[in-house]
Amino acid sequence: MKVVVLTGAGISAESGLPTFRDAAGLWEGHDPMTVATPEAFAADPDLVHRFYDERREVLARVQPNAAHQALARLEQHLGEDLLLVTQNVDDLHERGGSQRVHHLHGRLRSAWCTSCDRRHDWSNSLGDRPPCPACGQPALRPDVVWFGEMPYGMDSVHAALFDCDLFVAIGTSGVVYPAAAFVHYAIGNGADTLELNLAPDPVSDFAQVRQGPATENVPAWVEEMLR
Ligand code: BJW
Repeated sequence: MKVVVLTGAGISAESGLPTFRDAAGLWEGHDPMTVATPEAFAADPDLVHRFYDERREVLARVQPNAAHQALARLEQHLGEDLLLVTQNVDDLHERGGSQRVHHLHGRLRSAWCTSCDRRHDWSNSLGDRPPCPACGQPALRPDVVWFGEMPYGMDSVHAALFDCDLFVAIGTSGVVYPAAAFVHYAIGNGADTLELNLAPDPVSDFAQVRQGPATENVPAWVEEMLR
């Protein structure tokens, strides 16, 4: 069985990372366009660096949860028949044991040099404009995908979606494209679809839904799969 799993901020919520759009989320009371677009970065780089530097610091203090760990167990069983696509920029899937994680919207712990186009693993601040380790220019930005930018590796994700038997969306509100369309590609290919989420959302009309916290629902679903 070929499976594509798409995860969103909800899978990391119980680890202590806020989601974007829930109450008390990252964007409560904020316009995402002031921190999550290339235009916002050009207009106020200090603000944008501060937003990501703070999140990078928090990430160092949290741990993967039972949902991340369950998906790692599924990978051990399915191998290359599982594609784990995450919209999350955190590294909790990797720290939970997953070996192959496709980060559609980039990674918080990576810095991208806008001068020489090289990428570097990064766990410190970017706000103090450190030089790029490759070219020396102070031109590093968070290696994340903002609105209006192209998500990473769409070709391989599309190929997997058009070839899968089961598509599972976990902890995502299903409002950001192109990820929001994945369920439709999977259905078009004849795949079964499943959603694991705390609350109903636009994906719910197109999938079998299991409502509840990821730390309960994901391990339970994975155990069913392994049986
Ligand atoms: C729990 C839980 C628990 C809580 N257990 N569950 C077509 C139509 C309309 C618009 C567009 C379109 N195509 C493109 C656009 C424009 C735009 C877009 O989608 N805009 C919409 C807002 C309308 N998209 C883009 O610009 C994208 N680029 C693009 O499309 O390029 C062209 C292209 C075309 C065709 C093919 C390919 C490319 C880029 C989008 C980049 C998004 N970037 C961000 C920021 C990343 C950096 C950062 O982290 O700061 O990505 S925005 C933000 O939203 C972040 C997330 O990855 C993303 C999704 O959020 P997510 O994960 O769903 O979080 P929430 O908070 O929304 O939801 C949390 C969910 O968890 C909820 O459902 C809760 O119920 C649940 N939950 N606790 C289980 N314990």
